[in-house]
Amino acid sequence: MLLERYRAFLPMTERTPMLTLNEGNTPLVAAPRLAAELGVRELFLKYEGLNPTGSFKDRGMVMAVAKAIEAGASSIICASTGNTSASAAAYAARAGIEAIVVVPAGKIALGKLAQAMMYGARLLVIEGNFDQALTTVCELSDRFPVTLVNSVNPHRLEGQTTAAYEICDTLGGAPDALCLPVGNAGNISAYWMGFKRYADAGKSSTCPKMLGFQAAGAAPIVHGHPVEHPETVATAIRIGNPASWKLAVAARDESGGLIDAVTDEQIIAAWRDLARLEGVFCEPASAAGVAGLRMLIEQGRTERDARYVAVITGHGLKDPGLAVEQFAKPEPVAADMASIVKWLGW
Ligand code: AN7
Repeated sequence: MLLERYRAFLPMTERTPMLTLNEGNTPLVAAPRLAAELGVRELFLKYEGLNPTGSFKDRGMVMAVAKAIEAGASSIICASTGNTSASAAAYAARAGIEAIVVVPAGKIALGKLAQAMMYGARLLVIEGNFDQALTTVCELSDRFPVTLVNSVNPHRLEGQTTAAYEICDTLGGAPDALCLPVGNAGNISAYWMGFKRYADAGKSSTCPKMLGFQAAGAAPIVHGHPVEHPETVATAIRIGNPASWKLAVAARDESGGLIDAVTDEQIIAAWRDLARLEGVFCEPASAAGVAGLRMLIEQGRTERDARYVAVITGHGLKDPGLAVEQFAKPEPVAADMASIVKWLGW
């Protein structure tokens, strides 16, 4: 139970309900084959796809919904590229309150849509992108009695700091660098808050470099200006005007890290390598950190002799359609031994 385990580092009071779906405590998977392929000494995968709704969003959502209930809320709202809506819907169901989720039409992975509907959220599909959805929910939460649970709600980032604590607790200290995708830029900001806080508390002696990666068609932080029509195959990070932009830039600069862009081709290659070399199936956006690390190594911009952690933000089954599209459709084979042996080439 995340809220209990890291109580001392979270904005908990006596009145904060102990909401949980057993989020957090995700595995830090050693990835020696992928490390060898990339050419780095050590690589671990923080497998956030194993959270209850299949993404890292559960860490922030459990905190935000617990605080909303503490404050007497009976309704929450968020904009989402999919995972935030799945998580908000699940925790609202768990807490017995209403969730309203606003998502861009046609641009959210099927698994995420299924989750929001099954958990009983009110699903508002808008003819617009994530950035427009976020503007809409900000205005709605100003005008109506509904609590906003996007990462502009500070409790979201607080909850997400717990992933940094877990990494330090497992490794006995911080890694040299953390690689992760950047969309709305909340997660990179939360990790940096968490690593700094753990170091200040004497729980770790160093802080990692933060290496964040946006999709090339949705890279406002890299370009230094909002992107009006963001496009990428990694729909989770199809965001043109991130809410935590300033915090992410501060995390980058204070840590001595960087935020760069990776192409859809680089993302897809890393996505397949994660599955084929390590047995870790994530959604496309989640592979951006590994894609970025590969690019930095190839360009000689980061140390080979270092310990890296890549955050694998969401589960592969969120977006199975895109996975299957990567391959030729298997032709059925007659169910007799001769045909099967022939197919095997034996
Ligand atoms: C799998 O669900 O923004 O930089 O609305 O789902 O903290 O936004 C999702 C983002 C990375 C980017 N990986 O994290 C949403 C949403 C996955 C994601 C990100 C998201 P942030």
